[in-house]
Amino acid sequence: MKITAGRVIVCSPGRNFVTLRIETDEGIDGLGDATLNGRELAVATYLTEHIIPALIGRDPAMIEDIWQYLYRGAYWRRGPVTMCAIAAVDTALWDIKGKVARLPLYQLLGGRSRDGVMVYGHANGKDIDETLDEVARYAGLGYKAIRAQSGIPGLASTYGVSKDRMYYEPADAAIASENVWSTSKYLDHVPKLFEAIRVRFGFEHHILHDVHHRLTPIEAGRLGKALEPYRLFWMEDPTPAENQEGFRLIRQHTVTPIAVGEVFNTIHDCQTLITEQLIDFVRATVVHAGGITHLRRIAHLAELYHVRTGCHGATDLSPVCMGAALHFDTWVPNFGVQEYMRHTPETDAVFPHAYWYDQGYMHPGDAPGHGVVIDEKLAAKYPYQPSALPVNRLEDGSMWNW
Ligand code: KDG
Ligand code: MG
Repeated sequence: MKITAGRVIVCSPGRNFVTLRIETDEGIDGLGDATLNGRELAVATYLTEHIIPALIGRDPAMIEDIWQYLYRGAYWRRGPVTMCAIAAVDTALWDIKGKVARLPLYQLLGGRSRDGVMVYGHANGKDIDETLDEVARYAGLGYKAIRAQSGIPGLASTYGVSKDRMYYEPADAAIASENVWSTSKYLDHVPKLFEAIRVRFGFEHHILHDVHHRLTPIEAGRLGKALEPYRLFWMEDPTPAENQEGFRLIRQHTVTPIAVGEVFNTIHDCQTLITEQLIDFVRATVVHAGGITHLRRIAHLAELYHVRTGCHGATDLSPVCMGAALHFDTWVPNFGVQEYMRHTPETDAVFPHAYWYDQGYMHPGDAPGHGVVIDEKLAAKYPYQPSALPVNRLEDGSMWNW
């Protein structure tokens, strides 16, 4: 079997998605997600100009060799654009392998390790009362794990609080909108949110929270300590993780579990975090961390150090990524949880898929490969829309992390 063509499909059924389709001389094709939120066309160009021409004529069964060729062969290693492009190829090749074998991807990885993939949903509100109502709604839908975010008194907007009750989409302007951030207002408010959740709902549900990279390590230590009575499942991205050693300081002060890694693209980004047991969950996922082939390597390293997986699953990761991630989650021995933000009905129509949700768990389905396809005719009706993630400034105007 030989690869005969590769095509990049960019569409925007409510938000932008970049999808790679790899075709073969035997009529079997595979799909990979290549969406990098706010930088979509950089990956599309990388694929079209630098990767697809090098794939033509290769044997699609040689997944590992092609991964190594693309990673080592570029000379310029790592980085989100390169690794997203490699991930798209890798995912499409696993899809092809599954279709050739007539097996779902989780069977190729080693088979099922669990009956369902526990997912967490997003309960967001403009204030604590509204967030509590959303937690109740998710609990009513059967979710076992729920992420809670709320607006902060004195701040006009913040990460994680949607304008729309069903669908949260932060990349909503062609030129990045500007938010204002105050660490002290945030730190005063957040413990009240989790106290209110435990008072109303007790301790039956796993409760999660995303700090979205906004604290320093010592502030993160303070927050983790303040949240200990509410027994969070995790505190996510408490501080930017370029300095992996910084997490030692957080660990000295709190036993609140820590999840990091949605922006990681290689195992090197989390090597110290994992081997020094500075985190409890690694958030890397298929599209941003080099595909199934590389994510599997990260998971194996993590397993040695009692770190579990918690794959990123925001709406900017396409259904193709979600499908592949659910197969990975079904197999991976050290699974923790999978993030699940529903896609819009328009997105689901463009990407028909075999996966489904039921009572707090997702199931990848048994279609060969990852079980997600694209309706290209429908996709063509939703052309690319330039859109960027917001930026953050402190109250004095200094740039901060969004
Ligand atoms: O593109 C950025 C989003 O994926 C990110 O802001 C979502 O932090 C996020 C999460 O935990 O889902
Ligand atoms: Mg996050």
